[in-house]
Amino acid sequence: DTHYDVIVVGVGGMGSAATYHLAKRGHDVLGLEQFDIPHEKGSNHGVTRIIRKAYFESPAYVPLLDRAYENWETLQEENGRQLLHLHGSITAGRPDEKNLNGAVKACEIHDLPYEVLTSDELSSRFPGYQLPDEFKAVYQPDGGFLASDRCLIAHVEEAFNYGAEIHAREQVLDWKPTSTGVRVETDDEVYTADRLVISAGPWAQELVEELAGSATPERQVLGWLQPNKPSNFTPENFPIFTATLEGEPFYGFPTFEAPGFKIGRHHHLEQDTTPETLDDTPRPEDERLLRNAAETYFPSGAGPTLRLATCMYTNSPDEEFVIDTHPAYSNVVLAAGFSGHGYKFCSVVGEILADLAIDGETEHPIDLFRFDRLG
Ligand code: PYC
Repeated sequence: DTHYDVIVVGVGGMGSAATYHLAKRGHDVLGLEQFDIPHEKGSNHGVTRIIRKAYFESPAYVPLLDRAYENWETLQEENGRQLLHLHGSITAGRPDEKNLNGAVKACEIHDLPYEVLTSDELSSRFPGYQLPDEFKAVYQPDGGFLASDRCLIAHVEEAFNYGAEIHAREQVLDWKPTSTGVRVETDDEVYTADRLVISAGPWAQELVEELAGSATPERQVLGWLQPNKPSNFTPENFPIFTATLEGEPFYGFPTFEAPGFKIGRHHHLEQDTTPETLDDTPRPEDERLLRNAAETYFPSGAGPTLRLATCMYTNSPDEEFVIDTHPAYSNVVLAAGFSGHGYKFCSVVGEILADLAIDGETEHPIDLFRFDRLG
């Protein structure tokens, strides 16, 4: 049979979670992925993603984060793979810095435990950090990282266990609303469904013209450096960080699975791209930008470069997500524009997408993510 209750287009971080939640609720769901599962062109690879509650972007994200943590824990129990590694998060910068104060605000409003450390206190507790004397750091013990490669595998495996059908290496060429639902044409087959979820990452604009300008792919580069003092960069000794260094937002992770201290600059060199034209070969200027920050602020982590990897962000104009029903078709649900800070939310976004697809509404707070705010 080629008819389903729901088709999910894009089985990446968000789509695998949506497929899992729909199947878990007993719906007949087909997930369609144009590449391999997993593949290295989207937003899952590279081993780790940050998860943190001191959400300086806005305290409004914290209730969603609480649910994201719960859902990751449930998935972890069901699947048996360890997904969450919670050794704390650091948000650091000069004392008047916006993100530092935003992190304190999120903790205060939501009654989260936190400490504000001087730069000296930070270095004595976590010697990988060597920030300027005047810097302050918010330490929040619930933060950490997700083993993102495993998160996708876990969502896909558990979706199968709940009866989902998932096709890899099958590209959606076109979709159309019909009088009773949707018709989806791939390079292999034509399917119909009552409802459609489109979670296509940087390919979203190609599938949904209304998303033009609201889900812009951007080239991003990450580096892994061999620590000169490996014990400073174990997960226990090195909480993940987001920090404003030289006025720019950097982030980093302890050594985990892939060798090396992992560092990135949020919005790296601010290069918009498309999935087709992405320059996925890291260049000397990419490496220099990451090494400069590591050498200055994490000197015991700045040994030889072990690995550089490119990936894509998909940015909305205000860097808030787009999670909503399609403006013209209430049985089509869109998830896009995660703007480089969405991965940690996959587990709750999947649940919200299932709510919107089946019920047309959700109890989760998604006003920030409505399509119509984008004009
Ligand atoms: O969400 O914490 C985050 C993050 C940091 C850099 C990119 N995303």
